[in-house]
Amino acid sequence: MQFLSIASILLPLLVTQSHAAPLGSNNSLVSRTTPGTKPVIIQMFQWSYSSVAAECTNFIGPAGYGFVQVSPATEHIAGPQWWTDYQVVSYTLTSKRGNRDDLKNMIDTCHAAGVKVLVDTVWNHMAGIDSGTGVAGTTFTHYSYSGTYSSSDFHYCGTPGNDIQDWNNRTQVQTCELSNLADLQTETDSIRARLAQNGNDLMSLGVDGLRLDAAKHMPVADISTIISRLSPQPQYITQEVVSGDGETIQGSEYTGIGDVMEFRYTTELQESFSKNGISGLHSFNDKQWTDSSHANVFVANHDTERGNAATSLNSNSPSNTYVTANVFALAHPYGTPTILSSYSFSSSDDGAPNGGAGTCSGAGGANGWLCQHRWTAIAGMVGFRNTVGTAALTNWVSPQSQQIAFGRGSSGFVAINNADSDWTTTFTTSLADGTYCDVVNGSSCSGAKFTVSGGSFSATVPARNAIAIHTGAKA
Ligand code: LM2
Ligand code: CA
Repeated sequence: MQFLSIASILLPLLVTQSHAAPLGSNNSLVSRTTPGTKPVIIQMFQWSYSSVAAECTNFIGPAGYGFVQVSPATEHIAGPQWWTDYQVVSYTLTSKRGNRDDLKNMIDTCHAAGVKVLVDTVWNHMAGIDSGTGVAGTTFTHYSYSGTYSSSDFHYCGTPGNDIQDWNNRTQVQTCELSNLADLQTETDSIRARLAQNGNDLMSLGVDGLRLDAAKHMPVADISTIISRLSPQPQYITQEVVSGDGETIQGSEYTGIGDVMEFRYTTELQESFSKNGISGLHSFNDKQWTDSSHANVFVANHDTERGNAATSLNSNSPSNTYVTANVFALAHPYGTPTILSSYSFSSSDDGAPNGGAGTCSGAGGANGWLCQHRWTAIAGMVGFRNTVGTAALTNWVSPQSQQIAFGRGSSGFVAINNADSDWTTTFTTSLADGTYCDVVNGSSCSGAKFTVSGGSFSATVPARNAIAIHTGAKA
């Protein structure tokens, strides 16, 4: 765990917030990176709790993942689409994924497998539809949620339909409605108290951290006040702040609370692997992105794989680029990586297959599920990431725009070939002499082996593929 200086915590808040929260001694504004030696998160998109629990035991724990992130746990509108989850109707912990007991059982089972649990948390808004009954039986109208909120708890920002129209207007982005979703007055103490109660309910079940949905649509002061009221404090927080260069609201404002999802990285990988070439991926220090220690990075998430929010590679991308980009994200030191585990769909509205019960088979998916977290290259690179830890990026080479290779100190080495022909060469490495197993194209040393001798090794990196070796996987 890293701690920031007081000045670096306070200054961004004071500069950007005219009504910053009072900063008491129990204040939560510390840097939160994924704790422990297993930093990789899997977004178990739409997986039921019981199926996540089984997968924690069967694969996720043994493979070395540190965290699962599950879809929203609070009661939401009924309907077959996946996005019903983002229309909250009460804070009863019943969702399509299961009820409170199922959630608790999943948390306990994943913990027993050495895996921590993050929950997607929707605090900005309630529902976007006029009326209905939620999945736990709560009846509601757009601005009235029996037992929870009434019409005076929402923002009516005054634009047509109260919708966000000018995305460069901070007040509109934070007080108007995102897609018609009833926007909570998160600046008021009563709403903050209610949201903190929801957060504390999750923490009481043993939840380890949160993904804060639509964080950009809530001022930093509102979120930080709510978070400061949680006990125990979440060990990890990642916030959904989609920001482009030059936009009014920047993800960097939110780093006093926790990590920020860096969508520009997602776009950069898509553009690099699908057209521009990958030789520019050495370092992102010259970009105006979230700094490495606060960036949460991903090749795709549930929005981008559907073409919402930002574009990304996805599991259908040609030439194996989804796989090689994930190899890159797990090998490169920038940010904390999240792997998406999702399902195939014919319409972007399609809800989970197989009644929501996630199923995998061997190194792949089953019954419509993709199980990206089991793919040989991805699971193999989780071991790489865990082994190299925070070792510096070393020995970078890029003989042409579609080929890169680099070491992570004396712990690991990766080569990515996004060109259409094989790449045969001798690499310089800081790895000690020995024979190492390629973890991208084999598990338990079933793939190629490479022998390091005197600081170099020879290899053929297949076209549109990668190889990676590390000290945790020797022959
Ligand atoms: C997110 N992060 O900030 C989620 O990652 C994203 O998936 C959510 O949108 C969004 N914020 C709001 O929580 C999804 C989905 C939208 C969907 C909303 C609400 O991408 O398409 O909007 O959830 O369910 C749907 C309809 C939309 C309609 C809205 C309200 O697609 O047409 O707007 O419901 O009824 C009139
Ligand atoms: Ca808002």
